[in-house]
Amino acid sequence: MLLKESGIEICFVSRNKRKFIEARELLKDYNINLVMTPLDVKLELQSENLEEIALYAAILARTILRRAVVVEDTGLYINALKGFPGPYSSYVYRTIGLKGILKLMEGEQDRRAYFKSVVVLVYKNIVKCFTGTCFGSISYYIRGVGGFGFDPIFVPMGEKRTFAEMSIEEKNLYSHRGIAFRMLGEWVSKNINLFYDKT
Ligand code: ITT
Repeated sequence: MLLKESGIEICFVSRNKRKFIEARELLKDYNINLVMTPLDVKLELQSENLEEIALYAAILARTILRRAVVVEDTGLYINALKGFPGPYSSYVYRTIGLKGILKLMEGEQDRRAYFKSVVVLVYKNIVKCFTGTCFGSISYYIRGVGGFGFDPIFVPMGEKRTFAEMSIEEKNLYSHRGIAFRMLGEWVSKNINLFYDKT
């Protein structure tokens, strides 16, 4: 971890710029400077477990970068589809996309779904895992131009708008990523001495 008067620096290992921007905004409140670091560390592992994917990727990234690293793995779980696409969310988004999901959901009354984000922080011998879940439902139509990924078809519980119809700040209030990264921020704030310790 690079130490600065202004705070600490953590590499966010991801190729998803939108994800990075959301996380960076959240961590500013904790004086953590997140730096986007695109490395293909997730490709190495085939697993149906988000924790396992994020953990493996974060440890690999730490070995390569020798810096404090964070990796996040997210999945969208749809009740009526028995949890699909879950750990296959990336692949499903790239292949059948939003329209494909809405097609699979045609005529389905049970629209319940949730996002789950697993965030793993690795620094020296510290390995910490933070999980955020956001419950909601799948909309009937694609709505909104903001956000990314499945945002235009996901309505968080208690809202009428999709995530794509919200600002980054609003989405962060509810979202799986917001929950997980706030937990990380709290943890780092409480354990800041570990990062200043040169041993
Ligand atoms: P990295 O692995 O490089 O971090 P990614 O986009 O593949 O980027 P994930 O595996 O975590 O990230 O995400 C799986 C899929 O879920 C992917 O298609 C994302 O676009 C989508 N996704 C992740 N977070 C999301 C969010 O907050 N809202 C909507 N879709 C999201």
